[in-house]
Amino acid sequence: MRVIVAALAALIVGATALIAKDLTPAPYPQVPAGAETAIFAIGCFWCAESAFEGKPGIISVTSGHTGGQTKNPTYEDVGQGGTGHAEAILIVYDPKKTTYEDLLYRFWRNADPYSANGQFCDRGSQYRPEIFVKDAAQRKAAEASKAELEKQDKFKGKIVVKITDASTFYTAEKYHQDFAVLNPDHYKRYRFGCGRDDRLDAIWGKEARAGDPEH
Ligand code: MHO
Repeated sequence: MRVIVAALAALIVGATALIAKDLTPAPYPQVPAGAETAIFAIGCFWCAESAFEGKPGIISVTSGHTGGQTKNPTYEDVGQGGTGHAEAILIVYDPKKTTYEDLLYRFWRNADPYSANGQFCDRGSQYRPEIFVKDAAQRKAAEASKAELEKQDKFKGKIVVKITDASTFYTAEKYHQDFAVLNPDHYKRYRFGCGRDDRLDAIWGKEARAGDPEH
C-alpha cells in the first residue's frame, strides 16, 4: 500500500512538474495585417519580455532564440553555449500606436550597453545584447538611436551592442512565455538577485524607469 501511495505521489509530482514546465515550443505569434515586428536581445528573455509586454501599441511579445546556427534550439541547448543564439524577444506592434523608435528607446533603457558578453549577472554570448533588424529602415533607425546615445560622453565609443540583420526567430518553450506574470515570485527573486535594476538605475538614472513599471 505504502509503495502504491508513494508511486502515485511520484506520478502526481511528476505530472505537476510537466504541467508547470511545458517544453513545447510556443506557437509563432500572429502578425495581423498592418502590424510590424521587431527583435531584440537584452539578456534574460523573461525580463526583456516584461519590459515591453502590455505597453501602448504592443500586440504581443514572445520569448525565443535567434542569431545563431542551430536549428530549433531548446533553452537548454542555448544555455550551454555553442549554438550561436541569443535569448531574444519578438515583438509584434501596431505602428499606428507606437513606433520602432519608441521600441528602440525602451530597448536601450533596459540594456547594459557596455556589456557585450552577457547582461547583468548572466554571462555568455547567449545573453548578449543585440538589435536584430529586418530591413534597411530598421537598420537606419537602430543606428541613429545608437549614434544619438554616443553623443553623450558616458557612451562615446563604449556601446558594444551590435546591430545585425535578423535571421530565423525560434520561439522558446511555452513555460518561458509570460514568465514574469505567471511566476512572479521566481521572477522577482531572479531579477533582484541578478542586479538588473541596480545596474539599469546606475547607467540610466531616472530614465531606466521608463522601461519597466516594476522598477
Ligand atoms: N540565470 C537564470 C537565467 C534565466 S533566463 C530565462 C536562470 O538560470 O534561471 O535565462
